[in-house]
This record gives sequence, C-alpha cells and structure tokens, in this order.
Amino acid sequence: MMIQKKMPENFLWGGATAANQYEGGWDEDGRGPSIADILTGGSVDKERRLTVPEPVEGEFYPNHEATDFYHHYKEDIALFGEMGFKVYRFSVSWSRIFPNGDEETPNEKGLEFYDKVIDELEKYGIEPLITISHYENPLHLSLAYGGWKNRRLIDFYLRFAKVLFERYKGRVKYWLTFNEINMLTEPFGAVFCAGMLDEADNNEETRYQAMHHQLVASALAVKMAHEIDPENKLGCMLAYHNGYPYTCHPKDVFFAQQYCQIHNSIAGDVHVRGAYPGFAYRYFAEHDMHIVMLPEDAQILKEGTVDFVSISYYSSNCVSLTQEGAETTQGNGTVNIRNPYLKASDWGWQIDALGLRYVLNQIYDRYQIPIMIVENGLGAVDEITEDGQIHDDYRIDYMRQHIGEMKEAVCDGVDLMGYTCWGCTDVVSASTGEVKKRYGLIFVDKYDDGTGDMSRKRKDSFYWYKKVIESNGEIL
Ligand code: BGP
Repeated sequence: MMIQKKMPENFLWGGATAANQYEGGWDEDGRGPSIADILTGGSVDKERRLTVPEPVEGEFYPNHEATDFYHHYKEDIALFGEMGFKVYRFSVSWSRIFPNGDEETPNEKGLEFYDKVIDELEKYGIEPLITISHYENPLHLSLAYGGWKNRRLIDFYLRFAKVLFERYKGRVKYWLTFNEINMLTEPFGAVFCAGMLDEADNNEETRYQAMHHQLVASALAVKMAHEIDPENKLGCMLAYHNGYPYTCHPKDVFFAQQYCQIHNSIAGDVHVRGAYPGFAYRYFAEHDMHIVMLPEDAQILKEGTVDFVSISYYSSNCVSLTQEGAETTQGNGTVNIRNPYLKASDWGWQIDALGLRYVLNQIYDRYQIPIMIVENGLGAVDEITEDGQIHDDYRIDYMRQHIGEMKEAVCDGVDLMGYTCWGCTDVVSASTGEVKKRYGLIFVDKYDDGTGDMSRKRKDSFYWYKKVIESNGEIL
C-alpha cells in the first residue's frame, strides 16, 4: 500500500538565529560584553582566538557588528513573513538585559529591543521561539565567577529567565533553556556553553560540573515558566551527535552506542526523565570525575522536566575502538572518523540526510514526547553571479534531502512539531567566526574583512523554501 507522506497540520516551519552571531550592536543601549565579543575571526584551519580579558585594539571581532539584525530587524522579519514563516527561533542576548549578568535590575533599553522584535513577529503572525541562553554568557560572569563551573550562575540565570517569562507572558509560548547543552561533553563547550575561559577548566570533570549546574538551572526555569504561565512550552536543545560504528565489530557497535549515550543521552535523560541515567554515574566513576550535586538537586531535576526535545542536526560521522589511525573529519563541535560513503561540506561536515531520519526515530523511541528540529542547514560559500542573483542549488539540495527524510520520520510515527533551518539570514559562524560560511536563505552583504554595506538579497533557496512552506512540505 502506498503511504501518504503528509506533514502535520500547524507544523511550525521557520528559521533560527542566535543573538551573538546576528545582532551586532554589541555596545549599544547599555549592552555589556559577552564571551562572543572577545573572540576574533578564524577559519576552517585556524581556531578562533580568545582575547582575555577584553577586546584588543586593532583586532577584528566579527560578532561586534555581526550581520546587524539590531538595525535591520524590521526588514529581516518582513522577509521571514514573505517566506511564510510560522515560527522564528532567536536568542536574547543576556548581556543586553543584564550587562554584567549579576545586577539586580534589568536594562530597560535592552528589553525594549526584544519588545519591538516581538511586535514585528506578531505583525506577520510568526510565533516566537526564544533560546534563553545561546553561547552568549555575559563576560563579567566569566571574569568574576569563572563561568558555569560556579553554582552561583544558577541564580543569575534564573533572574534573567524570570524577567523574560514575566515580560513576554502571553506573547511567547515556546522556550529553549540552553542551546546545545550537551556540547559540554566536548572541549568546544567550555567557552561557548559555559563561559569558562581558563584553559585549565577545559577538562571533562569541570565541563560536566558546569553541565550539571545548567541542568539544575534549566529544571528550575522550566518549573518557573510553567508557574508563570501554564501555556508555556519548554524544550531542551541537544546538538545531536550521530556516530555510526565504523565497522561491524561488536566492539565498534557497542562503542557507538556508548558514544551516543554519553554525548546525547546524559543531558537528554536529565531534561526529559528528570534523572541521570545509570551509565552516567558509571562514566563519572570510571573517569575519576567527582561531580558535586546537592541533596536537593534530585528533586529539582525531577520537577523540571521539559515539554519537548529540540535538536540541531547537520551531519554524522563514525566512531571506532578498533580502527586506530582512521582518517578523521570535522563535525559540529567534534572531530571523528570520516565516513567513506558520505560527501562533506567545504568545512568537512559530512552530509547525511538519512541520518536525520535515524536520529529522529532514535530520540522518539527513547522519549516519546514531541520533537523539533531547531537547526539544520548547509554552511557554504555563496557567490553573486553576473545576473545579480545567488544560485545556491547546493543548499536547496541539502534542505530538500533533509526535509524529505524528516517527512519519512513523520511517517515512521515520530511526533514532530517543527523545523527551523539554521541561519535563515547569513550570520557569523559560531565555530570559525567567518561570514563566508553562509547558511542563510537571505544573503547579507558583509565579508570577513569587515567590509560590506549590510544590504539583504534573496537567494534562490529563499523562493524554494517559500514554496515548501506554502505547500506544507508537499513541494520539495
Ligand atoms: C550550532 C550552533 C549555532 C550555529 C551552528 C552552525 O552549534 O548552535 O550557533 O553556529 O552550530 O555552526 P557553525 O556556525 O560553526 O558552522
């Protein structure tokens, strides 16, 4: 029998960005510096450089101006409206609201900016989805408290979250507590997720300690949000690590399962089930990690479970215990074994659309609650051709394949709420700091040497995605 492949009605189609990579206006209207403001640009083979404790004269800091949503929000949201977005995922810059992070009262001017963003979204009937913390801890919290290894950050975070829940009550229903919290299982997460700038803090024990503090903060925020408005829907956000066994040797197959447990399910289980899984305690013990958990934490985690799971998914790779010296490649925050069956982006991220169906099934099997894909897309170099257009058929191909597999997953029975492609407008890359690594459906005239007039241009993918949304995924 032929299966009818239909997306659910009211499916939330849209796009996603993060304040530090998109807004710019880094020192405007009372905003304080965040950790992203002391990161210089990099490239695929050069790491971004951290200039602690502050920006250095003469260096280029791509996030300071980013792609200037701060001054283009009306124009950009109108373009989102034109594409027919049902939802727009964005983050609130913490240091725009609490410039140092530890103040008692918020910066009113900062809040006014988000009031205006939400006004615009309402104009076009676009549902806001707010990431409360997306790689943008206030710098002061790193310098004065050492970042998230310090339990005191829980209170500062809750103060920030409370301001948002109260201010946007009735206007914002969908929230994510932390972006890619499980990046703390990787060295990449120390600075980005936890604002731990000291190299000595970049070890597993300190990163898992920081993750524990964030998991407690998240649970308390979930509970608070539900109390403030029972209509609120809170989600966790995992950078989904999809590691296939490189061979069918049972050791490799088992190692791949463990890899997934450690990198995805520790954080996922705490968020969704409200407790650490047994393998987490075993992993901590076997790696000599002593994670400080207070007696009340177990109850807090139990009472603050999320309503839905959200993920970022870009690529997959392989893992192995038996293949020493196998060729490796980059992924989102990872370096793992290259899969000979897959092609990769110019940045080495291996393209695997079927892998999306695989992980959606895996997550749904485990948690049985709604899922949302809040990041997916292709980072590529775009060129304006002689006709003045951007023919990004490679991006359309990537999205067509991934959305196609997402539809298959829905037919498999996965309860999927929505899809927001990453960087609907070109933004600064998180890992490399480049604008050249473009994900957008909307091109921004901005380049890695800081030049560009910030004008916006629709890419071919813009028109394609508009049709996808119009047809609720029928026309791909
Ligand atoms: C995710 C982040 C985003 C975004 C994306 C693409 O990890 O949540 O902020 O940047 O990856 O990564 P990159 O910009 O490094 O290509």
